[in-house]
Amino acid sequence: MIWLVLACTNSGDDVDSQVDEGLDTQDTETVDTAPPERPSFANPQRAEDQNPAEGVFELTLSAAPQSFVVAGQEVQGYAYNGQNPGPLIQVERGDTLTATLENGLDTASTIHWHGASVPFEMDGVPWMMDPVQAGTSKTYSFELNEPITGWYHPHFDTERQVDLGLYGVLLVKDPAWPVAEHELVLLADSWGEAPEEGHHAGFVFQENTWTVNGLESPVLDVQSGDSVVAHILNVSNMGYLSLSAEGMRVIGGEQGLLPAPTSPERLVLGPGDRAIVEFSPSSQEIELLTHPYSVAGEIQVGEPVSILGIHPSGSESAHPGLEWPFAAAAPSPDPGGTAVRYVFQGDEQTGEWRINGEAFPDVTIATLPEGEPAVIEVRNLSATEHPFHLHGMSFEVLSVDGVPPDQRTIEDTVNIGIRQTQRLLIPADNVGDWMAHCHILPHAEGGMMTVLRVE
Ligand SMILES: [Cu+2]
Repeated sequence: MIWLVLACTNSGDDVDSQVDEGLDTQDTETVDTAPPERPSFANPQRAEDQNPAEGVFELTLSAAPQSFVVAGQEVQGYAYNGQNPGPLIQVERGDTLTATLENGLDTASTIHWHGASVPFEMDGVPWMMDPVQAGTSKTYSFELNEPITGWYHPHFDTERQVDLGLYGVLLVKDPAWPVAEHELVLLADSWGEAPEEGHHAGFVFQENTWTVNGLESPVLDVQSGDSVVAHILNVSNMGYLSLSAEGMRVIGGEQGLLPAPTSPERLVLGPGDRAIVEFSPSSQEIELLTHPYSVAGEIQVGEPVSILGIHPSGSESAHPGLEWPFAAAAPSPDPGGTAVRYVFQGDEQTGEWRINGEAFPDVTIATLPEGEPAVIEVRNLSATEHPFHLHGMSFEVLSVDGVPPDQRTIEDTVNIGIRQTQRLLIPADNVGDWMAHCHILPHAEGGMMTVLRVE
């Protein structure tokens, strides 16, 4: 792929000049083929609200086998409503979502609303509840009271069904947020050499192809001076994104706005993780690069690849940034004590991934009383990283290896580094049996999932 080489021969500090250099091929030796046109960026198709009532968003999601093209290759997969990614569901905080899953697969399925605090019976897990059998349907309905960059996917036969393409975005926006000239939703997925064999490519990153919304390194054409906001979601089974881009500001996480924007050197998003970022293009092209990173952490070999180009025309100066209603907040003090301890162990050799030595579903259920905030301590003793995801409630990161974060950090999925310990504060305000698991789907499938009960 020529564009990979063009966009990514170096650290990414000076992508524009590299692209220009690379494209200027007239004077160089024989070039077999012209560089392929990069596709135009397109958001996932928006779902239409089938209910005219104010404050209610209603739709049907029909899961069925579907063939679609990813990075130039036809994939025999699954899709919601014939779309990969599935329909983009966008609502405002306070709205009620009513979604009917019609299961047209030849196997059972469910829908889990990742990032949304829903009642337990709407959580889409086959624990104390039956999955939605082939040829039947189920209606999920719940209120969405917090802004989230969330997503939906099956939580039954999860590794295979998500791998085959069953996922979509659930965006809950705050009406107080400003509106950008370009608002992008990027579902980033990683694929190995043979997409039809699935995405299990966390280690073989050199062969990986990242797509956003099924497109390989698409380009968004903008005017210089435009405001560009992007919701970025890592929906891959086990690929890590380690993102950088000229002038990129991180303004939100998976649970709404950050207390204040940040400009990290790298934005690492593990499987299941999301962020909201803002770009202010002037006349310079911007490439959103992902750097080599695997379940074993940052890697010194391989080259970054561009997953999105933002190409401006015109000569207006950069947009100063939108007026987001940030509310600065310090991390909560650690109340001390540990209600629940999760120790992560396992290795690639055995494929046996464990929490506290147990493999789901043969697990000890930790029980917390409703309404009493509690500390969960997650300790990773394995040689790979794990994105820890809790259903039903978001949590605050109190500390990472004893060090509190720079600002209040609310998550539903957080990456636990190798040998790292994180202390997480949960409100314990949602009654139910909540899955707590690694979101590297082969790890979850290999046993790395447990149950946290609030009663
Ligand atoms: Cu894991």
